[in-house]
Amino acid sequence: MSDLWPERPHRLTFGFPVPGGVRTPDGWEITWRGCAVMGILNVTPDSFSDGGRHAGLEAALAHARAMRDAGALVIDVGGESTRPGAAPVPADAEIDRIRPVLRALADEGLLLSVDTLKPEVARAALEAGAHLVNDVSGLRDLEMVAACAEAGAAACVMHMQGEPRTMQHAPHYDDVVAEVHGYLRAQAERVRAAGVPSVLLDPGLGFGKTVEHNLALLRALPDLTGGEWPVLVGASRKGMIGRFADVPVASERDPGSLALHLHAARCGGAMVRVHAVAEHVQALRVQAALDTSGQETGPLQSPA
Ligand code: HH2
Repeated sequence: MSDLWPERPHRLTFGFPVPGGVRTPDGWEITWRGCAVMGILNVTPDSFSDGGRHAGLEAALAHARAMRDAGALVIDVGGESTRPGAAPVPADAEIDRIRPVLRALADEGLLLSVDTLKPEVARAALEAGAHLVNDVSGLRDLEMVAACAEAGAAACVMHMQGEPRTMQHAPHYDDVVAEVHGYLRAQAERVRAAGVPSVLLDPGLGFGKTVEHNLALLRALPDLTGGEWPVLVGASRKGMIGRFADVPVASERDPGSLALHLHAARCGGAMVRVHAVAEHVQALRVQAALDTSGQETGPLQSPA
């Protein structure tokens, strides 16, 4: 197998048919090479960089279709902001925000993930057509593990220290890389043993972490991507970019996001979670051409 990142195969397995999936003895599988793009669809009024922009159904659907057309492999639908200090949203309200969007996009054949901390929201989302559960609390809640296992949904296991409301007050680690990677690997084993068919691991940039912690984790990515599980990185428009490049307005941080995500791809990351899909797809394709031996690799192919 090639060591070059654009040629590196990644896979996720599901217990039910998924768009672009193929039947295997273990369920249905999607595979891709290189670093794919997960497009962010926040149907929230208060997300830190795009709050309110896609809150209406038609606006949300149009944005999801545009991200698919631009080359996103997965659309990640969220109905609650997890930015530091965000107001919690009751489960019913979160479900009301995301369910119509998921139903419509599932009917159109998009591969969908739901960004939620709540098992009842995950269950409703999976019933409405989501395929993957993206839980920023890393499936700490056993009910969340059960929701994914019973449905046969894949899960993104993200590391977060503390909880969103207070996580940036005083994040502390003795050895951030060892603690985060150790947690993710152990959690992946637990979740798999409980019946979740496959996982993505995510170091959780900005979730209970200082800028220095984020940098250490980004530099240590090859240690995580060298393991068994595909790795997702979400740096899009986050505060560290504001600090490095002096860009106070979050929606103006796409160039910095791209720099961090190209690094993640070259370190073997399987997926990046982004707001600016077209820009990322273009840059990843160019980077892939540069980093391969010359042949077409299709690093961002839609599920085949
Ligand atoms: N970051 C955010 C939300 N969900 N999920 C994963 N797996 N990884 C991340 O880094 C991640 C995530 C925060 O970003 P965003 O969705 O843009 O904002 P908000 O939480 O304010 O809706």
